[in-house]
Amino acid sequence: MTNTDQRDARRHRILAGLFAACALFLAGQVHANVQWDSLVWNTDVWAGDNPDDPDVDSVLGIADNCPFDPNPDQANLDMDGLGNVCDPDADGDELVAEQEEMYGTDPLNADTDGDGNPDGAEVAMGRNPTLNEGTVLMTIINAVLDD
Ligand SMILES: [Ca+2]
Ligand SMILES: [Ca+2]
Ligand SMILES: [Ca+2]
Ligand SMILES: [Ca+2]
Repeated sequence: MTNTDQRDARRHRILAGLFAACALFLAGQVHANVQWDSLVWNTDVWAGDNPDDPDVDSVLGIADNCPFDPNPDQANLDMDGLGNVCDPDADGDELVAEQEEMYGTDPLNADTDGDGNPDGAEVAMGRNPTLNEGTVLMTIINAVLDD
């Protein structure tokens, strides 16, 4: 190996070392940024004066069934542990709010047409959750009998 070869080899080792040091430094920066972001996020979430009551509805800590939505009445129609204001399926009929809107059903009434079958079950069976088929049938029968 010539002197030039040895010098080149040493140069490569130094460059590799510098590169590794830079990579470690950058990784440290990314890590620090992530930690800073989550710190900012946490500060944001716990915006209320009392960390036990971030939504300032006077219901504290784990007792609040919607910790981030003010709901002092804690109303929970389907008794599933999630309050109505933060429960995507507040009436527990297997239809989430967007679906209730799509089918024209009442998001706070599990059986909108009152025929004894929950809205979600009617949709699953291909029936109309806003039409009480029994009542319609009776109306037709009565009309026929009246003739
Ligand atoms: Ca709440
Ligand atoms: Ca609920
Ligand atoms: Ca529902
Ligand atoms: Ca029904």
